[in-house]
Amino acid sequence: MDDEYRETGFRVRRGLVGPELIEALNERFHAIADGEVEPAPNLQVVRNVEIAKGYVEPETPAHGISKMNFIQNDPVMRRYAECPAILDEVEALIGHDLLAMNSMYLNKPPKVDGRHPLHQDLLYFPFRPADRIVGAWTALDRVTRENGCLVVIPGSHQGPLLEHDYPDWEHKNFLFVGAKGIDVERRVHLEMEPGDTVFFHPLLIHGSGFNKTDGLRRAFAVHFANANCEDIWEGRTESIGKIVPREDFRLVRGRDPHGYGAAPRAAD
Ligand SMILES: O=C(O)CCC(=O)C(=O)O
Repeated sequence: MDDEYRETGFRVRRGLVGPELIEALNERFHAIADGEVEPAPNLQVVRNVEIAKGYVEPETPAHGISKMNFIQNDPVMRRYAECPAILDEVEALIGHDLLAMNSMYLNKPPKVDGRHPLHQDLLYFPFRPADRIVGAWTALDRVTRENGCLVVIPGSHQGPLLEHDYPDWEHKNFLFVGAKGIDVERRVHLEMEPGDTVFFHPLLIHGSGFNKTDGLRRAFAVHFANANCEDIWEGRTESIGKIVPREDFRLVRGRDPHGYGAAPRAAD
């Protein structure tokens, strides 16, 4: 683990994901959004709350979607978590036996409130120690302060897991909860080009702002845990409707001594 990551809780690798994979992920997202491709088993399509409630009419189906979660059964989207360039960086940070989990295509449409409050991802993971988990977030478009790039609070991963709750905002997106009592003045904006990837610690406080442009702001994220971690939830995880977060866990490198990884499932 290098000193920069240890001190700040994140590091950015420029141009890590190539144009072919970026295009494949974006095409797949739009094909699912447009109904040309059935969502894979366990894939959850999350709509922006203002669109779901009918306050805003989306320009295209993709403009209505804020996330596609748990994508590991999708034959195209799962390529991200198998990408050697990503896995080599992850391995250097958390070791060789790697489980992918909580995979998602992240879309921030314009003209709606798509802000993601500042939060810590460890909230969603059963594995410990936290230092053996890392998130990878890749820009699929140019991401800037204007269209809602990622913001992080450097060094915040050295603190504890904070209490989280929904923010005091008019429009609250599904599971977009924020950490309580944080100093937002310390945040820094991570502007990135397509393919640039940030790796971040699960206790790093991060989030994103409004998309004030006319275009979509698209990104892809997967979290990885060392498969030798302890499962402090002992196999439990609340399912969300028909979606089972643990079905998204996949061994993507090395060995799985506890058998945490789920088997891939094809469409029925
Ligand atoms: O892509 C974004 O805007 C933020 C995503 C994020 O922080 C998350 O899903 O945990």
